[in-house]
Amino acid sequence: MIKDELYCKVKEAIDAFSQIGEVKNIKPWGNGHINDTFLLSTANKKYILQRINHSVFRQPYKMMDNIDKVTSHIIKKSTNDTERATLTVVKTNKGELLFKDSTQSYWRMYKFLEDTVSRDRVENANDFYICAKAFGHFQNCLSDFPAEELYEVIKDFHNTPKRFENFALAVEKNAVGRAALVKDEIEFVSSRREFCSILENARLNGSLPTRVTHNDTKLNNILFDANDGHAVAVIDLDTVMPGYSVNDFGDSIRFGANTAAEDETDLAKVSLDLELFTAFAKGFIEGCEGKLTDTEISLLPIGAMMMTLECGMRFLTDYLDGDVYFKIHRDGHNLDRARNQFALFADMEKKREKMDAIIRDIVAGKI
Ligand code: ADP
Ligand code: GN1
Ligand code: MG
Repeated sequence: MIKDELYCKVKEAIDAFSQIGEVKNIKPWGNGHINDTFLLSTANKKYILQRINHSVFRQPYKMMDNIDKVTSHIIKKSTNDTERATLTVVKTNKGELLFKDSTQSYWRMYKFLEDTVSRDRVENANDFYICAKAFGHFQNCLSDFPAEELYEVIKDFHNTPKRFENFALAVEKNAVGRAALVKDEIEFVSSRREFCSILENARLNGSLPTRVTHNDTKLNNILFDANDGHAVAVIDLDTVMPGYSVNDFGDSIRFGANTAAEDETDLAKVSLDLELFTAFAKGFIEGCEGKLTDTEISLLPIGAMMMTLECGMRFLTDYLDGDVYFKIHRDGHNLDRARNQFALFADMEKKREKMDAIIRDIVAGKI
């Protein structure tokens, strides 16, 4: 059900794209935490309409410019299934990449990638391997794209020490009086402050390169072919900008190799599935086709841990700030998500040596 007020805005946006023909059906779509997504159907085609979260993406035109550049690069390099190889922006009637409505919200449209499915949970190790190859291929495909041409859409997005500082400020500010309720969680993060700087230090000492990265490599940001399950396209390109390959790897592990959903409240169900970790690591390394340095490969487990701790810290920060960033669907949702990520991180701490050994075995061709 779309609320009346929002429905009015959706209609206003659709009018700005009237060249697509009469829209017969409108449905809320997907499970993203940031934008509002709708599926539109005309007599013979489908489209994705999205209201951009303007408080997260402060420069939507620059973001769309990044997407335009990256998708053009991917198309140039694609040899088959070019219609579905990446997102295709549908311009407004005025030929623009975005429509600004009467409340100053920005809307964009993409062609719907037909005969595809997205998944919120990993069903088996092979699907996860396929997903990893797709994210690795994405990395590989953009390895010759000049990173300096991309705008930094969200400043310090995966700068974990900076995320720690923001978390510490949120604790101090205690905007909605919740700090006393989460003493254990605050302590969990605070005692891991040094860990937060491992990747930034590696960049500073020259051992970790900055690359063009996706920065939001959740499983549901891959579309799979509905018939044979192969990976069709990497979507949700809003955060493509300079970053670290190991964080792209890590965010997928955080989301997909958790034995429970990201917001599962029964923490006994939360753990790192090493079989899934192995499948993803193998697929990612293969998909990158030799583009990763030895240091990057050895830091993959750290990337997984970093993204898990950082994401938990972001959820906890948002809980302390009064739930102003991530969409929540119940009271305490951000806290549930934060606890879940901390449980996963704690399990990763126990499994760190096993993760390192798996990576070594993949590199040695034993897996
Ligand atoms: P968010 O940033 O909120 O996560 P996404 O861009 O990932 O938004 O879109 C949300 C969901 O909508 C995706 O997980 C996917 O299921 C679906 N989706 C987005 N774009 C397309 C597209 N072009 N074709 C088909 N499905 C899409
Ligand atoms: C958000 O937009 P979505 O749902 O794919 C967030 C990611 C978090 C993720 C946690 C722009 O991703 O950084 O890891 O939620 N995206 C942004 O589920 O902040
Ligand atoms: Mg998404």
